[in-house]
Amino acid sequence: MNNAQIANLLLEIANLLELQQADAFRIRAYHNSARVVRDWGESLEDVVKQGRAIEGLPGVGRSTAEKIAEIVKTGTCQRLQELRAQFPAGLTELMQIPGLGPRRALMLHQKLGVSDRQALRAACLSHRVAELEGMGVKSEQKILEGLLMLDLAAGRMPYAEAAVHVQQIGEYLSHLPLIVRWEVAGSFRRRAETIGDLDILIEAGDRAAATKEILKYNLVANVIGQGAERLSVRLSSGLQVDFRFVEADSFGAALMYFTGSKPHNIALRRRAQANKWKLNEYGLFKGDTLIAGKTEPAIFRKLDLAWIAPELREDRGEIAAAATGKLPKLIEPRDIRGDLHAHTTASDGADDIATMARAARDRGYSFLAITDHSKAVRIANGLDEERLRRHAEEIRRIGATMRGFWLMAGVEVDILRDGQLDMDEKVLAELDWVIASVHSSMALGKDEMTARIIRAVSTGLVDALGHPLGRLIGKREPISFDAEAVFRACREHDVCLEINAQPDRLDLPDSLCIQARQAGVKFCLGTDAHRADELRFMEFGLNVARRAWLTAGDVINTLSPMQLRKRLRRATAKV
Ligand code: DGT
Ligand code: CA
Ligand code: CA
Ligand code: ZN
Repeated sequence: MNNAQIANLLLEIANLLELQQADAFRIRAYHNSARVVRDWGESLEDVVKQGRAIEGLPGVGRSTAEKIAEIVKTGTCQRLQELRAQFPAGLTELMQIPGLGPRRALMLHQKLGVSDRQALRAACLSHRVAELEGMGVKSEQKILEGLLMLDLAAGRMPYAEAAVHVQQIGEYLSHLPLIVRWEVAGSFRRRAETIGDLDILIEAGDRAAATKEILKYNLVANVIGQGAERLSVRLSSGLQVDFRFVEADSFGAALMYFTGSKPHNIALRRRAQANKWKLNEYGLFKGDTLIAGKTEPAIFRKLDLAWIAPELREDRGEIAAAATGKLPKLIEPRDIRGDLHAHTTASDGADDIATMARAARDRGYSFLAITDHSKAVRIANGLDEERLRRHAEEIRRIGATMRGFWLMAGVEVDILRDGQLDMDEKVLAELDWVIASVHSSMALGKDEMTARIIRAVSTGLVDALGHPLGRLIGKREPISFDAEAVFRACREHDVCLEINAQPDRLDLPDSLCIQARQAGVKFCLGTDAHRADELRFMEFGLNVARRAWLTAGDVINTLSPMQLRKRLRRATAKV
């Protein structure tokens, strides 16, 4: 915990006290302490760890000093937890938006029911905020700007979030009669895990008129740049969108160029140059003559290459593979026959077993693994041996009523600090599917972490290593371990590596999947769904798999229930 993080928690206490209409003197005291802590030159964590008293901080009284010590030791404090419990979740997030204090945040929540940034943004854009007492168009504008600043500070946008914007913009563009055709290129088309900005190609008869129409889109916050061939805007979400106008005869060339990636483009151009041709965003040229440009496949064909899926265009050997007919047949959505990671109300999920199972079957799946947490994850209401046994019975009872569908009784068992599994071996051996995951002691050193994970996957009781890096994109760094050694152990013990499809996890990421595949490891896709609706996250896991060159044969979700049963039985037979 650095001083800024401690200060943020103190500030949160102050804000919550204000909502509680507590004594103004106490509120101010927390505000002051927060500022002092933020600016203090020495790490307070060090002070506490060395057993020294927090003294000499101007204006920080004894009770606040005690709370700081508690925060350093536990990451939070009793008082804060009590206060948080008194107010709706999400309110804390709203209070932090510049231009919005605690009271106004509470009012927005009470009057409009908003409890997160996205809902607040929508309320501002539909002018429901301006109508409230004490608010106006100016306040709305200010809140929107505050939201923008927060998003910008966060940097790149997760793919899943960008996808929502693409959906909205796409709907808008498709309704403009002036626009003949539009296509998203850039990192979004390559299905990268985060998106810096959106690149949209547009074919239109009258570009000036089309520009005007685009600028009427109500989510455009401001114009960044404008010219005859391009228009760059920032949306109110903070996302930048680069529109480029393209002629029909060059559309394929532009799509290719702006899809990138840059290293891929450079390698392609080199190949064209080897033929004394020129390749740019307008086409493939022999001297001044355009020899291909209208479509991507036509250009690839001229270059004597098979068409390369955008997900592979990262200059990781795809051009050589396309030249020699060695591109993989990438896994596709229709190859997926089930989901191998899902939670229910038994631990921290929102839906019960039957609801999850029905949702999986409605998606056309033939199997679903129910994998609730084990007891070490206390905040997630993890299961102990006895509860897990009863839970598994319940899963099997419900599964027995579903014909042609395998409802798998599984668990997401914690890998304890020393590498032991957080569950009796006998109970694990009775289950159909065991994911082992690290959820605690994530700061362990590389050697210790490597030994810990290898010990867990070598028990003969584990089918998959869950979200192997434990990272949260933009929020939490990955844990550190020797990937080669862990992959080798996984292969040896027939343990799959999970590609966790939660939008902020995408774990294992593509580059490591490539490495793992070379080590001979198989993969499983899991949405880690905490509600039935999240089963749709499979799409994001597939993006990772495709970017990692994986085929249906690399991923066990493509097996039929019978094949899967056989594979898992063989694995357990080794014990
Ligand atoms: P992003 O936006 O950071 O997520 O990543 P991209 O790949 O969408 O990058 P962006 O938006 O800067 O540019 C879109 C594509 O345009 C990029 O993937 C390749 C192409 N491109 C941009 N600048 C250059 C360049 O200097 N040389 C070449 N060959 N291609 C470029
Ligand atoms: Ca881009
Ligand atoms: Ca761009
Ligand atoms: Zn987990």
